[in-house]
Amino acid sequence: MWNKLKEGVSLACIALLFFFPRSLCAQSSQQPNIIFIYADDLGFGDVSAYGATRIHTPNLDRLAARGTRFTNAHTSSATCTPSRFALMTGTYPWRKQGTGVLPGDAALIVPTDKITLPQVFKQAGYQTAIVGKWHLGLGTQVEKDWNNAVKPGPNEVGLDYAFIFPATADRVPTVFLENHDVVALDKDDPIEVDYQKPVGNDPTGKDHPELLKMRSSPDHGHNQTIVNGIGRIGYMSGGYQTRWVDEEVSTTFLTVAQQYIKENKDNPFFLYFALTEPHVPRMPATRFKGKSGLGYRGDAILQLDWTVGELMDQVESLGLADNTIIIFTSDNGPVLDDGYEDGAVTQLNGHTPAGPLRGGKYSIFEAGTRVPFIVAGAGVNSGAVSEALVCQMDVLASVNELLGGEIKPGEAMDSQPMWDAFLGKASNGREYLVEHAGSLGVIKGEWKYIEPSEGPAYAKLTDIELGNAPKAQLYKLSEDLGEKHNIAEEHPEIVKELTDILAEERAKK
Ligand code: NG6
Ligand code: CA
Repeated sequence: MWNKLKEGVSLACIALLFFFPRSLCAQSSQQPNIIFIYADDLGFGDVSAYGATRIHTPNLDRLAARGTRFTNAHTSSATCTPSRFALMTGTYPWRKQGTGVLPGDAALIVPTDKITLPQVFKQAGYQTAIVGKWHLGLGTQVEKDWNNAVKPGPNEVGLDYAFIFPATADRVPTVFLENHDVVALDKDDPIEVDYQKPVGNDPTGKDHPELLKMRSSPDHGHNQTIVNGIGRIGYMSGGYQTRWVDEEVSTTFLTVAQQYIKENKDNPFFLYFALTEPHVPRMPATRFKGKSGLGYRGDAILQLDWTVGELMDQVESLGLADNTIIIFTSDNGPVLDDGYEDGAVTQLNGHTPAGPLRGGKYSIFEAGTRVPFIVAGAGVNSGAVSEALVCQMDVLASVNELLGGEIKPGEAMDSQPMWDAFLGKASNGREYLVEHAGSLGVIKGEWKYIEPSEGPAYAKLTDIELGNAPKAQLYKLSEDLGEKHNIAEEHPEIVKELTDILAEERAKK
């Protein structure tokens, strides 16, 4: 019925196109623009709408006030690449080898022959784009020529336009790519990248610490090629005109995103806006430095908040507010020392990045995957708080539900349609979700189970409790959100139920 209705609307639209400008048609259609804003390493407690008191995020709070704020929304995993893989493919990343945190020269890991989130939009006639951090690999192999078209990449998995950096800001190559090409490349100064051995003559952080404007933390190893006074992971030579200035990365992404929105305001679009804040190296624009009193990590969060505000204002001033949905979330939980001496630890000032949760980035405890998640805009319940259990991986099937597309059997198999939950209209979400860090856990209703694991309980480098233990763990989140009391032995029947779920999920092909 809905499809029929939409067919009717589309036919009417085609007819109308003969008489009216395109913009009128787009506005009369039922298809909302969707802007998916992905923060990098932002914790559950890093936003004032989520209870932070030492830092203020007025724009995210404004977004939350206009929309629905989720308190039990998750990313699939406690690190970046797997979470982004799940978002794009609608499948749990632990089903596939090679989906862990990728080096900057990795090959593309998203299949080009299966449904992806952007392809769901494309099926429905949307324009699609990514602006920001990619971190899902590029090309068919590690050894690649950065001086010619680098593909496959975002364009080959459904994103019509891409303005990205390849991996993370702490990994070479520190360049932007527009579609297949490195931006501002001078063919006479070719780029070479290697993660195994030094290339070229650039100084490294290891040999020339005196050249650093921000020191690497001991033992983290962010001490290879220096770009802009910051030691990176990996070696790079050449491409001097292409290298970004860290203080400008965020505004570059914002400017490109705003340009894209402006150019696409008359047609439905999906914009995947993948911010770099507050991931390391935290080097915010100079005007944000020192603003938060919490070191550069806090300053980067203020910059992120400002960026979201700019985008919201643009959507409004272009008259798109009634036809646009903004989804804001983070790819994994928070970390303070992730490789640089940037004041995140020494100037923490009582701030609690994970809020009431235990653990952080890399952890199977809740702070690893439970993240801020706000949906606001056209048709979304405003000023609401939802406790529905949802995962970013569900956006794919949910948008497909909205747009009436087709997903072949066996594709996006872990993505569940939850559109009403995302709109804040249905209070129930998933029955359960598998959480993923080094080990796996299951969250179901008020229960959280963590499978036994020989992995380390604690990471000294980042000062994070990873949640691994040789014995099964069971927490009653309704009473113990901070996962302090393991009551597995008192509830063998629940442990069994959740162990069975995990075994069933693992067995799925
Ligand atoms: C870790 C890096 C960390 C960060 C992370 C990826 C070390 C010691 N630490 O391996 O600095 O880059 O990978 O973060 O190398 S993520 O958010 O992209 O997953
Ligand atoms: Ca991340």
